[in-house]
Amino acid sequence: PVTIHRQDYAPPAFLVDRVGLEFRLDPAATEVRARLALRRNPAAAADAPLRLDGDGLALQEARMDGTVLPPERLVFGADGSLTIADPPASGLLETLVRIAPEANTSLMGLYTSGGNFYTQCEAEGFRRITFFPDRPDVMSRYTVTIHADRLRCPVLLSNGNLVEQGGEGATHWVRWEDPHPKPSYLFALVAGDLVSVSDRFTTRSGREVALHIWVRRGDESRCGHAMDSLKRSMAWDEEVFGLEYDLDVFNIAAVSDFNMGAMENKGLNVFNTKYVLASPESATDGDWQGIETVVAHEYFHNWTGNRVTCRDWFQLSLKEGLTVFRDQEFSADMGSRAVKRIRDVRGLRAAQFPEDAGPMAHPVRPDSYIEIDNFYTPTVYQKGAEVVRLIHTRIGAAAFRRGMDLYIARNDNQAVTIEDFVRAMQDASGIDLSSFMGWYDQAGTPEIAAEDRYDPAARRYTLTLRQQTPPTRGQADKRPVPIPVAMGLLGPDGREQPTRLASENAAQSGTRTLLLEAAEQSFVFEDVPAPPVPSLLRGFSAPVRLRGVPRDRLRFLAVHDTDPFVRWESGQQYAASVMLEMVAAQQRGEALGFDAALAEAVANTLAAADADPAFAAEALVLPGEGFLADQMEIADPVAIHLVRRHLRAEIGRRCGPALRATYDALADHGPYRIDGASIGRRALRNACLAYLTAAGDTALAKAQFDAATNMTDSLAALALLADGDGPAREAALASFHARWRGDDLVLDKWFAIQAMAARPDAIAQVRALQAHPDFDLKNPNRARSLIASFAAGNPSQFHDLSGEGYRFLADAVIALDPVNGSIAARLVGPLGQWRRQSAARGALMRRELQRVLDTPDLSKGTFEKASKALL
Ligand code: HT7
Ligand code: ZN
Repeated sequence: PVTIHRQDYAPPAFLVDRVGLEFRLDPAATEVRARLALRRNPAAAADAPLRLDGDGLALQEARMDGTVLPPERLVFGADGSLTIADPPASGLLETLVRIAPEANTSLMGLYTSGGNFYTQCEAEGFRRITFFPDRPDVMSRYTVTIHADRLRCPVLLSNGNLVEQGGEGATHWVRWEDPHPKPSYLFALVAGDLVSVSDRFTTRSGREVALHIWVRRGDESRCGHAMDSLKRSMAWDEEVFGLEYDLDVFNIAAVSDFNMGAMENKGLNVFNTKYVLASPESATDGDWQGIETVVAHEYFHNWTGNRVTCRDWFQLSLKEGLTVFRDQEFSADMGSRAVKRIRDVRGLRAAQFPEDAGPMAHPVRPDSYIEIDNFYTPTVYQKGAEVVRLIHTRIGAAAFRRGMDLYIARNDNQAVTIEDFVRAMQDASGIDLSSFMGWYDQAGTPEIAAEDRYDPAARRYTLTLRQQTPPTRGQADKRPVPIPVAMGLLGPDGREQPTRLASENAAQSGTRTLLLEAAEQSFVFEDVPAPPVPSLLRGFSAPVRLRGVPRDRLRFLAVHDTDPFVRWESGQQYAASVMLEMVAAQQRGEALGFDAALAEAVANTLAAADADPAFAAEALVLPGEGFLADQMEIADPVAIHLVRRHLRAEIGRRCGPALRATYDALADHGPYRIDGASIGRRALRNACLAYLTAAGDTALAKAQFDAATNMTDSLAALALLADGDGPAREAALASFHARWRGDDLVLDKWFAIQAMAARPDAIAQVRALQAHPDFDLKNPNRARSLIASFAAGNPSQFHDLSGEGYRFLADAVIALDPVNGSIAARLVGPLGQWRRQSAARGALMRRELQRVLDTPDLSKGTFEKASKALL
């Protein structure tokens, strides 16, 4: 496989100003006629060849300016591309190809799902539809005509506005025109027997926009939350960024076979049903929040991604990091900002930190790739969003808004780079941001440590901060990066102190932000009456690891800090440090003790829970197994699991009455509500239930499961029962399956819960579930719900010393690769963590990676993941 390097970027040889596409839809043999108005790109070499990407296309004919091109002018590449010899400087190229959507299991390009037609073109799927320079810096205006069977496909959708329709007899046709130039990855077509839920939105300049969500018949009643999220997103983008929608119609189509969450195609978003359909009975609170986030994210791409797009795929974070930042801010504004931040940081640490410390570590802007699909990663998305947040913190909200205005004004309808974004922010703020490029170009998570000194005679407090970034593959030496450290000082009584740096005339109150730019820097505070406790990285002001905060300070901050993030974080770090010590004791074969401070913290949290139940729920949850493993040089998943289980049971016993009282007090007798307060109460109640069940009271979980009227409570109880043994487990799983057997999204949960149950027979269970009649390897949601849930969500069983967990995963990757290479490649990840496991586990993991690599005709994506994992 060929490696593509960022430094090799060259402008496209030809530009395509206009594209006319004509589809004759047929599941087995669809015809695609493409008319491309081409011209040489003045910015490229004058003799650069006219090469069109293609993948699996059967060319029927090709004409240039009406004249059939003879075979000697058509040069087919081994990669499926087509080069036209002796091209004119400009002309109209017409091609006709045939494709087979129903045979397309990769779900890239044009495919069928449940008898309907859908497309997925990002990143390189358009080349599976027609011959085209399939790269984001070729932006064209599209007119799309679709012919199809009237009965089988009453609904025919594409990008832009509907301009014409007609037809007689059994077939009909429609024509869509998109007035905005766009790259090919934003092309979309949806056709089939669908029904819509419709609404309207009036933009602030008075444009009437028709909103439609297209689903299978019967799903209409579950679209309300997605529609509401869409309208709130549209209003928010106008209010916060002054960005209005720019077409007469916004369509969303939901499909149950989809490789990712959703896709922001211009005017026709295509969504995984998981991020559209919700009812209280069938969707958890997490699902509702996921829908809000993903609907907002895809909508926000209309400006950050679609109107201003990426020059090449190395710039992916230009649109993804910025759009994640925007959806995070939207969700923060819709609910509790502090809880949202905690959840985002939890997610970043669970997925991105390990990636940054593993074999797939790459900069937010990668230097090279074999398969771009492999770079839709937590680093590009979540760390990318953190870097945008760093810039926001550095220049302030007002300058950031001016920077966004400038970025869009300068780059509208263009394909640009990350430098263009940073330059706009710099020009709007007048602050030199050049050093922030280090965040885009350097992989690895920076580590910071603090040391402090108090001089009572001078009433002076000196805080010294140091940073270093560990080496990653191909980047041995790292430069310091600019790290905004939001902080404050607490007095011995726990009260926030005003702060005055030596260079300042007056003291400031509340949080302030220090900028750590060098490897080491000291900050001197004057007029400090007593030795303070520093509160650092408030709001998680930078995606770094803060090392070495002493336990007594963590306890102090967990109780007293004014910043909710630091309060939560200090509690988590305290618990993590205790738990890691217990893991060491477990490894030495010593008895597991108990730190009474943990029970005290739980008691305090419960006592104060009324004020903010959602925050209390976050504070009650012990650090996860993955987070703990990530803190260890060599992880011990089994010991970590035992320690966490032991602590949960111990806390459940010691705090039983208080947990039970909170649980009972939070019983919801009214109708199901989906506001932040109700979600918070359910989260807290289920956190209490988890401790009480861990302490041995399974009757409560069973009672909750039997009585539950919403999916959040039902699933929380089912997960606890599934983790245990006995008839209650089997009965609950069977009744859940019987009730939901016709609902794919709920059945995914049923598979996932069993895959994540940390029972000694877990591997046998997942193997048996693979043979279950409801299991379907071709459906990405279902494949993920069993395979990824087990490999990533059940560490103690996945890492079983028999190596059977690894073998299960490799078998699944090998079986899935010929069906859907993108999903297969994504599943490889957990095997790549072998360096962080014991020698015995590492050898078993490498053996399975090698077995994957030895498989003939492996997709290039899976090859890239497995080969990099082995290095
Ligand atoms: N921009 C979208 C990415 C995406 C995707 C990428 C590869 C293969 C399939 C895909 N489906 C969607 C999603 C987003 O970030 O908004
Ligand atoms: Zn996105």
